Amino acid sequence: MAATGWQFAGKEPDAAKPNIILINLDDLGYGDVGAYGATALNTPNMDRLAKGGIRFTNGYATSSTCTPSRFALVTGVYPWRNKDAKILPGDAPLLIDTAQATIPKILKKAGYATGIVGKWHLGLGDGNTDWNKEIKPGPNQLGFDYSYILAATQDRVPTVYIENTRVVGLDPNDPIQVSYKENFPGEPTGKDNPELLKMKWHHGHDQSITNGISRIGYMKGGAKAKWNDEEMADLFLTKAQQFVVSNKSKPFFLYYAMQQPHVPRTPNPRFKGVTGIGPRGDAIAEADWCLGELLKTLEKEGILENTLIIFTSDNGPVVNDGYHDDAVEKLGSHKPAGPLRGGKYSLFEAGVRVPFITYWKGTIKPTVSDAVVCQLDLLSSLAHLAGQEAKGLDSQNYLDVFLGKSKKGRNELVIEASSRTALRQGDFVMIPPYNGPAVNKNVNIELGNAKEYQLYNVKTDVGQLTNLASSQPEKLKQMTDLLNEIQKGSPKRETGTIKLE
Ligand code: NG6
Ligand code: CA
Repeated sequence: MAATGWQFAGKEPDAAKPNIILINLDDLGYGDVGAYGATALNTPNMDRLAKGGIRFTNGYATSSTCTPSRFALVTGVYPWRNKDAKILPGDAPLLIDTAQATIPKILKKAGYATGIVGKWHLGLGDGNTDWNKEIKPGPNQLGFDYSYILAATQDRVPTVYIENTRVVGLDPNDPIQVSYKENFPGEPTGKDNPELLKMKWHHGHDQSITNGISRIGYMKGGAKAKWNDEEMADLFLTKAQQFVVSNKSKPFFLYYAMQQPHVPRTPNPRFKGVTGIGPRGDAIAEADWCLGELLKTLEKEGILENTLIIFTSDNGPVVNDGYHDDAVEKLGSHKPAGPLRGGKYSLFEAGVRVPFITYWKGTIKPTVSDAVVCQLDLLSSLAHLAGQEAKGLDSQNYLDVFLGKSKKGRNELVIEASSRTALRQGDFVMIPPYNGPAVNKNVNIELGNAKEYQLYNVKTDVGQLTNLASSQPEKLKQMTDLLNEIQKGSPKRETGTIKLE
């Protein structure tokens, strides 16, 4: 098992440590934010962070899908080292070994109060979860003092909230059952009961129905506990605000994992139509508002200047991800990926290069940074900020880059998409040959698969249009060798961070 051999060096907790809020959106694209070039929708609060902080132009998730991306973010280990780090069903067991290093675990040792609010999607339980009992292990066993989460995604059952291992509002006389294999007799599905749907499915998403929206997976019972999709954003915001207010006297770490703009897009009616580019844009506007409200809370409590805020997204954008929700029809000129090629699920840049902003009023000087930074490195960097050190992981300490004291980011980064890997090194990206379709036709996204090697200079050719593989064979060979070496965990490597047990 990867990375249980991490070492931890602790110092005494220090009261002067800043609060840390990590905001991770779900499927927000590089081009979805005003500060990153969006003009068809307004994101004033995201822009406020970008303009008052560091806007990274080369900020990366490690993966172009959620579970592997979040696995790396929380553990500081590359997702391709764990064969189970793939998009998980809602009844999957906890993906992270409870002995593994995690951001909350390290910060807790440094004296932080730790909480997560929002989307989890890293599995729960030991493989035989009874949703009517304590659901563990989960975030509370990985270092979070407090958790208020949805188990997987908004489009997967169980469609209920879980607070500190318990389903919220569960009526014991209406127990919850979940299956990803077969339906429960007599329960309606999106496939068989289209008359019950207010949002039609396009591909997948034809199973159990909650609030007129059919999901992935089957669920029975728990009627009173089911969430209201349109109220989800307000509820998560309230829980995030409550966590901040009740922990303002100690340093706290809040992982605020907003569910927008993942499908099903269900912005509160207050946001319906505000952007004119359909529900995907409206969901982003809603997320932006939530961010603004959270900033107001920090200001009101007088702690904005003592709080480091990191704003990012788990993977790139997708417009049609399985529902007929008008997102394609109303998109107009908006480009969720900005100038990048591909999107969610892709090995091309739009899969993994995401909005990435660090903001710390009064401490971080506003700037734009072209340094390559990755969510993988937040674990070591935040550990460092809190006076701790975690060794033996892929995660490296780039605190100076995240705080704007240096613009020397990562030289090399392995990116992943559905178990395929590619390498960014310096200005270049090398994608090895992969079988499989060039385009996922359901979602209309180029996946990066090709029979030949691909090599792009993403500084001069950010849209990855000119394949340099045949004109730069030496560079190609050097990068192919390097990718192999990193993936094998070669002991020759100087960094000492690619160490496995
Ligand atoms: C896919 C789903 C997609 C989305 C994705 C996970 C189908 C056809 N598609 O399998 O809708 O749920 O998984 O998204 O079921 S992620 O952001 O959590 O990675
Ligand atoms: Ca996602």
